[in-house]
Amino acid sequence: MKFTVLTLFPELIEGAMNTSICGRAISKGVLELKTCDIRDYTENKNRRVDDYPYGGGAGMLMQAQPVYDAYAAMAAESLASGKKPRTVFLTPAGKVFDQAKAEELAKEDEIIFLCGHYEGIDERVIEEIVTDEISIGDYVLTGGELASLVVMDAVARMVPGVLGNETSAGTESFTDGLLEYPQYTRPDEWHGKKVPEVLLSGHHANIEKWRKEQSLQRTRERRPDLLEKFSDQ
Ligand code: 6GU
Repeated sequence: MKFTVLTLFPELIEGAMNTSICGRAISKGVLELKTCDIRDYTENKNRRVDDYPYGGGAGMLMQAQPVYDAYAAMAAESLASGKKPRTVFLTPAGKVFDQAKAEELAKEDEIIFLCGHYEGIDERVIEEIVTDEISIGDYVLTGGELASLVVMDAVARMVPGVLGNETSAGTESFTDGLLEYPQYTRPDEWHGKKVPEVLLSGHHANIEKWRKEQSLQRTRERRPDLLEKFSDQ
């Protein structure tokens, strides 16, 4: 899987992605990361990439030209071979990201991420290059970078070879539509709190039953909306 990120803050993307599990996957060659500083493509003599919105209003917009030229440079190979690469624009106006979207995107060979700043990006370049507009939730960030990192992390862990043996993509929250059950490690008593007896019993069927009940109870209490979604299936 190749991720290409168009951004004004490439060092933020590189720093986060070259850490932990994604960093190891990049070192192994299972993931490839390329960042592109949109500012390198501006034709403005003062290296500006933003301007005032037509019709007035607060804030500045990123202009179409530097964004398009950065995209054209990064997508050149794909476009030459007749393919338009999957291009994700991170925006609070996008469709809300979920596990199903992560799994869908993980099937691609290459994804380009476009991170906006200021009040947004000229709509004409979005129309021309973007295939998917994604939000990571109902709150506003200062830019698309952190959102792109969230999406890349969730997609990366679904790519075969990214997770080592110590973790599996199968058993965490959302893979079966329920929240994860509580977990415990040594010691078996800490601050006067004991690990639930069933987990020490070695009785695998009882353990599985307990975990399923805990998952259901947590989901009922914390995310009843998920239970409705789950029962529709
Ligand atoms: Cl994708 N971008 C920004 N700027 N804010 C957000 C977001 C994205 N998703 C939620 N809030």
